[in-house]
Amino acid sequence: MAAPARAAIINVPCNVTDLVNAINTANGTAAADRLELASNCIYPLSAANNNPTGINGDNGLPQIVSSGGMLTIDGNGATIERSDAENTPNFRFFQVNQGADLTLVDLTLDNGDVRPVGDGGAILSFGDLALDRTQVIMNSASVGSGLALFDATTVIRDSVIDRNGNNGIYIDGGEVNIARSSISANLSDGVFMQGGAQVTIVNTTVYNNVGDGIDSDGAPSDIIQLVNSTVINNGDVGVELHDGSYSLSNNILANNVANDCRETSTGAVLFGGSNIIENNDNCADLSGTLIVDPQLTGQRVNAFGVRYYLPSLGSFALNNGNNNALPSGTTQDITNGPRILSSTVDIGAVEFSRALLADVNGDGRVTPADAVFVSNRVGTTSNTANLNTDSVVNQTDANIVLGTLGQSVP
Ligand SMILES: [Ca+2]
Ligand SMILES: [Ca+2]
Ligand SMILES: [Ca+2]
Ligand SMILES: [Ca+2]
Repeated sequence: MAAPARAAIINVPCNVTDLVNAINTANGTAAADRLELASNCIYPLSAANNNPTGINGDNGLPQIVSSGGMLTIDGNGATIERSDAENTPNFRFFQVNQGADLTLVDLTLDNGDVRPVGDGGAILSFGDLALDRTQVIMNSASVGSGLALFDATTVIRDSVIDRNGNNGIYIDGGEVNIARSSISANLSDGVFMQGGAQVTIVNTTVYNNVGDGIDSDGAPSDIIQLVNSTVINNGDVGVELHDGSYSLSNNILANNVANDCRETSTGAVLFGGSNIIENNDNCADLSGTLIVDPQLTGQRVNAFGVRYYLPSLGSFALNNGNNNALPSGTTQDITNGPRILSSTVDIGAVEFSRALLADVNGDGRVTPADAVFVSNRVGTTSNTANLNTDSVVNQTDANIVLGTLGQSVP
């Protein structure tokens, strides 16, 4: 068997014409290609590149085609945006055709828009798509303002789906795997699925979406596996389950405006356990549910921009998960630290350690700067500086930091 050919590397200077040409070049060969974008460049698109037939809206970049082989675009911190200049027409960035294969790395997609009739404000996929350290923010569409995925295969890791105009991720059939990501402040549901989709979400935060956090909308063959995720502060239901099969383990569901978990249909089949569901009036089939306040500290952000909520010292989330519920190969939590500490996995997206708790400024070490941060907030109710479950910042919190001075975050 011949060794697999290395992907051809195409360096893309910081302008839109070179980006379009590079994608066309990659599409033109069956071999794999890797585009290296100019570090931290902004590529502002001002016109549609192509107009697919049907009602799916225009594409700002050439469609990713199946005859082009695998394409990786490493953004090196770059942003591809739809220009905010007045009279810029509406278009998305990428359409991944059936059989095509696109991987985006370290890239931001901002302000795509295919309203009023298109699906997928940033990306419309019918093929294979992977997002790695990629931010999909403030895009708009008819459905799936961030991503619209139709019978597609999708992997999302260390990525952010934030402030899109309706559903962040719209899934109709296919298979989606999401890990170590945050899905937030989208103007409808964070994740909407139907059509017999198989969706696995692990070590992920789903928060502040205006609609549901996660909504499975009725196909009897939908399958969700939700593990070690934190679903909080969404404007409607945290996790809404219609007909389908759902496995929920080691999750925190709390402070969602309607139910934290809701079986909308008697056809839902639920299994799993070891969840904290603060308002558990509607998913009673789950075993071992802790009906308690998860006692989370304030929002934090990891090196990839992914947001998470760490439990306080004393939270029931600590060491109350089920190790056997972790999908095989799951070794990291949402911070990219170890998924299991103190022998037992914690509940929610992040694994607690005293050093991680005390590193309030997030630089990876507990230093006097962290102690100063907490000391400066003594007497307030800052939930970033309150490190235990008493809801006030006092000397006890400062002592938690002082007790771990010099330690590194695992
Ligand atoms: Ca190619
Ligand atoms: Ca633990
Ligand atoms: Ca620190
Ligand atoms: Ca306290």
